[in-house]
Amino acid sequence: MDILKSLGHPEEIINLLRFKMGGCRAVMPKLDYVSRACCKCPVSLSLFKRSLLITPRSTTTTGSGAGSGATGSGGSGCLMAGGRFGGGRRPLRAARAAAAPRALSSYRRVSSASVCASCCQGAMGDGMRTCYRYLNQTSRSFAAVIESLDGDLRHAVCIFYLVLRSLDTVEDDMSIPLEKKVPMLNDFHTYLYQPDWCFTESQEKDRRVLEDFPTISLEFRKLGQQYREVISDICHRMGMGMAEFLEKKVGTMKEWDLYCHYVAGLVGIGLSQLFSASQLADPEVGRDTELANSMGLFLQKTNIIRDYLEDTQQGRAFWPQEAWGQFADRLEDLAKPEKLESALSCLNLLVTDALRHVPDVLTYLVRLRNQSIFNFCAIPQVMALATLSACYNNPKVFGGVVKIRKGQAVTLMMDATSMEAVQTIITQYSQELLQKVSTTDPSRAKTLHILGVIAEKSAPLQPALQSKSVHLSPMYLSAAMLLAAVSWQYLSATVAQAQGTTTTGGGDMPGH
Ligand code: IN0
Repeated sequence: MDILKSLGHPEEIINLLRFKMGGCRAVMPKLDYVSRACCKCPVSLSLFKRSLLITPRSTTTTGSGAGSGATGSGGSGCLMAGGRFGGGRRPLRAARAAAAPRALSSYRRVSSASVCASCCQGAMGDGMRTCYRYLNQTSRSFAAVIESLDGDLRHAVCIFYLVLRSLDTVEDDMSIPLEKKVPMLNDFHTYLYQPDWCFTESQEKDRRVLEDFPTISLEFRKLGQQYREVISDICHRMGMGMAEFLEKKVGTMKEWDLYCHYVAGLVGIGLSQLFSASQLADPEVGRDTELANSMGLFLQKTNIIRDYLEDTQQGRAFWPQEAWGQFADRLEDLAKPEKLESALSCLNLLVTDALRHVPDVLTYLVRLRNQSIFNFCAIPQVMALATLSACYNNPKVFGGVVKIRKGQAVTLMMDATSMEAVQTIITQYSQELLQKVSTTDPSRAKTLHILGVIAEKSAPLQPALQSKSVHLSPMYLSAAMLLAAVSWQYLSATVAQAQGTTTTGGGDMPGH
């Protein structure tokens, strides 16, 4: 069935077959054994040699982390669970040509002590092994990306993920009365230092992490202090933010940003601080909380947009009233067939708002120098953009679940391993979005504007422009064409608006 859906996308079919035969680890980009100081086993030599861990010599903002995707071992079928915290999503066409790394001479190797998933798990204690099992049970494809992280960062991110998953499970559990849930969320960070704390009354799918929280908290306490401080601080701030929003709804666009900051922006801030603490990323990555916040906001807004139906059916409302209030009396009304036009206008307004974060995402990714961190960060972002593009102007958001093809997801996972490839993928989805912008959509001018900004930002970066051959590369041409097309459409929309010939219903949104 998945293969049928990928008909017309031959590369997806091949990638899908690799995935079906070997699981997500067979399509995960693997890292060079050279960088994996702890790894001595021959299996990992043959597996990890597929790509080089390389980074540009220059530390200017125009460089890129590079290296090509490759294959690895083991694993079973996995892609995409449900839920906002690591929910499901799937993707588009590949960017193979541009995924090729730059000339090796322009990069230096980065070495780091690291733990290899195939040989070093034997040396791992039972507690940590259990944690990786929980990680795989909640999200197998994402677990594979976490397991590929270098050095002790890998355990730190695994524990961070499980702690956040536990907090999220408490927030989501509608069977916990508010008077009990609020103090639980506020105090959650203190449970990290209470060896026996656990919660056995949850009805949620992921309740196991709460039932066996002592195993997770014990491993947390074994982490280096630099990691513990970050995880505990983020957990504290997120718990308080979640508690705040249990008692109020997401009203304004500003509140939408704030809610997403608590549940996802803080994840980006925490991860960035963990990257810097591991010394695998520059201190600046951990310090720039604005960019880190945008990484999380882009993912979370995409989840919220995609999950409209599931959330409203379960009595949850994450779409901001300031947006849907322009088009309907009640959020649920957007699902009524007679409301389709309004529903699409609201949807497109929110997609446009989410797209605002893409330029920051690009700036953030450019700063990353470590290949394993780059893959870890880039894969969810390109998946989110693919999902957003699939949702744009799509009536299915109000009648079912919008999914990207599994072959598309696999291909994106394999491709998003260099800045050039990510820029190409972003350019392709921007083109896809541009083709879908309707002349009557109230947010049209804003959508075209942000697509123009994204096109400009995802055009090849300065050093590449110095090379004559790059001027003729398909990536450069398609980015240039996209920029020209967006500029033309944007100008037409603005002129039409000035002449009063278009129907523009959407008011100005804060932050635009
Ligand atoms: C994540 C994020 C995540 C990864 C890398 C860098 C990030 C920077 C800022 C913020 C979040 C970042 O990624 C996962 C991705 C995920 O779970 N994917 C699902 C599939 C899917 O499509 O949702 C999977 O099963 O593979 C993510 O969505 N979240 C998350 C949670 C914890 C951590 Cl440590 C990292 C959840 C959320 C709410 C978006 C932050």
